[in-house]
Amino acid sequence: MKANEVLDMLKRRFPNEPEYHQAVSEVLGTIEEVYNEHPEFEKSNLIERLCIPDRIFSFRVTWVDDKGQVRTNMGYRVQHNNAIGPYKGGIRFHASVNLSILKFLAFEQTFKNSLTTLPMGGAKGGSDFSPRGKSNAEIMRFCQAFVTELWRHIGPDTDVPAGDIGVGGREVGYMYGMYKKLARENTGTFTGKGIEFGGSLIRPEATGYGNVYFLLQMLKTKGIDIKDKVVTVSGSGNVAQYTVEKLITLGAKVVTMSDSDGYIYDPDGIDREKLDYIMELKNLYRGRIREYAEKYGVKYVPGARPWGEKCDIAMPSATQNEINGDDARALLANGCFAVSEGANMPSTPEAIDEFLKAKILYAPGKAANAGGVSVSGLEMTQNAQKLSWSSEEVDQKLKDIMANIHEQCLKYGTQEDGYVNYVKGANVAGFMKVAKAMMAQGIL
Ligand code: NDP
Ligand code: 2IT
Repeated sequence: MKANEVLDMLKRRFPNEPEYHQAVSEVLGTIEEVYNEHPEFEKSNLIERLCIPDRIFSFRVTWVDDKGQVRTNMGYRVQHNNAIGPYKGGIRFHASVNLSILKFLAFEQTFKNSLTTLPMGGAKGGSDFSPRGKSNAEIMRFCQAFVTELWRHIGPDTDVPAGDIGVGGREVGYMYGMYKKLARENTGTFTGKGIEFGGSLIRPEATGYGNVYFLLQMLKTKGIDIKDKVVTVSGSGNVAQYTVEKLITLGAKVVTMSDSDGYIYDPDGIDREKLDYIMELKNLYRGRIREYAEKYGVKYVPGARPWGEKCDIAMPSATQNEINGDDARALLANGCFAVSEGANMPSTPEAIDEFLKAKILYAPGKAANAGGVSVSGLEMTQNAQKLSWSSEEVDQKLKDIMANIHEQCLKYGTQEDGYVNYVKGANVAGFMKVAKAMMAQGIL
């Protein structure tokens, strides 16, 4: 079956899954050349096998809220592909979670994990549970209930979950605690754990730092210095916070952050002290970004995203499809010359087309945000060895991995005119490794 026929087939067999179709379409659109160079792929129906997840678990999660009311949510785990290592990928708790979103994320994760150089397959899980407004006790009861179903499908050498939207250190702790009780083992199944019980230093920072390290690699190809560059960041969660932290230490000026209600614009730039305030606001009090604008007397724009603000560099770090064609055109019109994605699939296909047409530095999430899962891989190694590495060691390995991913993008994505198409580079590099591993292991 040809690549475009596979997409039509997926749309027929799995209708109403637009995010899944979008992610598959982006990858298939860039690998045609290498696919055609390998006629053996077609005979073994490789693309179809690579696009359809190995298996999907779905289950009801029943929990009790603080008023004593019994509530239900749906829980899922999509085990996409384990050709190069155990299934690996985060858990998302958000009201919008459905199978289309988790299938797109698990598909992307497979190629991202392939790029990291570490032996990890791709997976994703989650629930349509919304943590917003829930008490700590409700979060704990929900995490425990979720794991009473999930635990039988995961393990240190089979499937290792971690965090994603709505799941951070607190939630991973509650899930891991319940997992250990049920599985009667202490082998580190889950990454992003607390430092006291097997977590890795630099894991909380890894996605944001890694994205900035990738950006630095891209800027280096053009001889551009990050210092004094104006950066717009979206989101104010884990990825956004550590992206901003690293940018500040490098002397860049971050002028925006956001949450699902709106964004703040601080023309003086978010400094260390203001970032500390945001971290406390978001991680401790679970407040809204609007409160930053009230405290520091800056502009708050409700119900909007920050892409209309003038910047040199944009780093979307909230969610999928948060930059549409109009946003991309606004960024370009304002002189933005680099976009590096902390979130997964934040740019719509139309936005990606605009960036590539304008030939700016554009790094897709599966390359730029791979630092998070990379340090998760390093956490797995430390757990297996029953030891832990210093921050400096982990940070250096993270830098090396991001440089390696950048190198792979250059190798497979450099066009005849010298422009680097990082989308193609990342997709081809990620795809070829998984494809070769699948071919070598027979028809499964
Ligand atoms: P968090 O839950 O810590 O933060 C998410 C942030 O994005 C919050 O500010 C949230 O606002 C905002 N947000 C979430 N959903 C929406 C939405 N539908 N519309 C507008 N804003 C939204 O998640 P992370 O920082 O961990 O994840 C952010 C992105 O990075 C996701 O795309 C995730 O898949 C990706 N990612 C995460 C990695 C990790 O290690 N955590 C690794 C690689 C990628 P609010 O507070 O209002 O909900
Ligand atoms: O999208 C991602 O790469 C993550 N949410 C992190 C996954 C992981 O296993 O650390």
